[in-house]
Amino acid sequence: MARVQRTIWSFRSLYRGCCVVLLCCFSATFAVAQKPLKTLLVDVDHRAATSLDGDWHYLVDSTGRNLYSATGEVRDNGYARNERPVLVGERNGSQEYDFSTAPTLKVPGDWNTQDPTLFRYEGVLWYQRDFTYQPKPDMRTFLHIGAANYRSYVWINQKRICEHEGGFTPFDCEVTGVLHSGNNFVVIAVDSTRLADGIPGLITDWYNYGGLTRDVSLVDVPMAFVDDFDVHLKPGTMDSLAGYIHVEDATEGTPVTIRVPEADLVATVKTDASGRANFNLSAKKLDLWSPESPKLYKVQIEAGQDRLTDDIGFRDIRVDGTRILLNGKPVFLRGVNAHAEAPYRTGRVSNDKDVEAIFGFLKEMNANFVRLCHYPQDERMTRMADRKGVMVWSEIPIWQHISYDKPSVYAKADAMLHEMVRRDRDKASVILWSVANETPDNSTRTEFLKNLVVETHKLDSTRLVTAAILQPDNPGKTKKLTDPLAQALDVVGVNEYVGWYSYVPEEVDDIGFELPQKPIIISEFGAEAKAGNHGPKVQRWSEEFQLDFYRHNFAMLSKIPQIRGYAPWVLMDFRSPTRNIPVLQDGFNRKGLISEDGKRKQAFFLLQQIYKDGTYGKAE
Ligand code: GCB
Repeated sequence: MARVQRTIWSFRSLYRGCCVVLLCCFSATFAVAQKPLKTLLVDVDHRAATSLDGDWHYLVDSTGRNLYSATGEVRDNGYARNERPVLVGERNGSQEYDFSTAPTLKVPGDWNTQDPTLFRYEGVLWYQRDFTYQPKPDMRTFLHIGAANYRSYVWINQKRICEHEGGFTPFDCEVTGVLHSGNNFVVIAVDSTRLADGIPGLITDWYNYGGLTRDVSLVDVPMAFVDDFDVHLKPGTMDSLAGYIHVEDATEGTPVTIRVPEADLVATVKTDASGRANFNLSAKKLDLWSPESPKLYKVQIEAGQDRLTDDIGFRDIRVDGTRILLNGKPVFLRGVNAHAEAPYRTGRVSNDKDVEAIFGFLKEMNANFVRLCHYPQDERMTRMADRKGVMVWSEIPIWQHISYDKPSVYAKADAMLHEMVRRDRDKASVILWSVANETPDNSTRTEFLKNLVVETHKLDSTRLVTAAILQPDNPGKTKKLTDPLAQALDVVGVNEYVGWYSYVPEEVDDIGFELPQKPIIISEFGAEAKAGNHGPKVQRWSEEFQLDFYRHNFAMLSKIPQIRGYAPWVLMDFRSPTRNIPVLQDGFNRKGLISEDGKRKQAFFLLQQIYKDGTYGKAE
């Protein structure tokens, strides 16, 4: 994709002058971009919930005319009534849809890999399912959707409930008072159409899987409930905890208790007028979370009628000069990139089996780190990372070009950032929040992303902020990174494809880099190989070429003193709409170390050995 990007960049540079003028008008607006106001539940996988996963009826709306009026307003065109067509005696026509006799799709799951006729479908699809429910007195109920790609519109029992934009983060729609005792139904229109003003934008190097791709459930909570909390090691200490609990709709002075029974910790504090209660806890000794010892403690929270438990690790992550310190000790990140492509079956990762297979590969490779590219992935992934001791880079889907000049797009990025951080701030494994991947170096983009970096630090001061920057391939043997975005980051991700998109592997050993004096993660480097395709090492797409690429790249990169981590591109072959060489690619980006059906390529074993021996990785 680096090639596509270069074309976009040179095109954009023509407009740089105009952008400066535009920036003057927009930079002030970024700062006041609207915050998402929706309540977002956290720790949902530890709450009692009624799962709505399973079979949902679906109807394809290929022109989208049942969802959007001619002027673009959202309506349901009768679909939300979930009626049946009248076959006899109807004089004025009747509804021309019928969910009850329609086929079904599994939720969670993308639609593309469930029905061959939907494989290339991008557009509106209507989902419907019936369910029984018993509303509980003095409780509030939310419909929780783990993720739906890309825009969703929700009706329950004919009432329009909510809508959401963004394909990779959760959202919650309040349905208190809308559910009946007994039979109910939900209708959700999901539109996977890519948008010029969407995030990501129109082009990606991954497949645009549509649908209700993650779990759907109904969650009952008391009238006042914990909607956000954070428990972390108090900065500068290894034996004290600090944080806050936010109780939605709490009256001021509501007592909130937090306990960590195994560490003998308990504190009761009171909410302020905004519903927030800050706390501090002093422990004698805590077993800190690390890849070698991924210790998780049971944490219990009581706030009014609400009870919540979680499994949380405590660890400190910080930067010291060009070093990354985990619990005060320099650490080297032996990692790899992983898309949310399901091993063996392909499609979007959506269940425990997919996640176990991916973590099986990571462990086999001796990785202690994974970059979950290029969007927030299923919460099962970060939970598993917590349990398995794998450090995580988590990213919002700002990939290459989006409409950086539009305040409305900034508001979308900001919402996705909030949703990502709120969902995963309880995961010790997540050490890096990434605001973007390979974005064009111009002032409009820089202003946009710097604002997001500031916002990320405000949201979470306990983690490091990064972004993947494409290493410019300037002429000559020294490649200099000049992108000003790097100055705003704690850790700089550098993507480079020297030896694949430029040069041949044996030319790269003496190439040098001028990189910022900050911890650097080589966040992408890789070459394509079709599993089982063998030939001399100069033959592109052979396993031998890919292996040779990595040998020479390590020789080249190991001269950079401030490298603190490697993330080869990529763990597994993944579907991409832009990879069109028959036989070699067949619609897959083949830079995987493992094929989509689980075949380890030669380069996989090289990485496995390098990570085992600690060759090349210096923590300081
Ligand atoms: C990149 C992108 C990644 C692509 C990769 C490639 O620079 O960040 O999303 O898939 O290159 O294979 O070209």
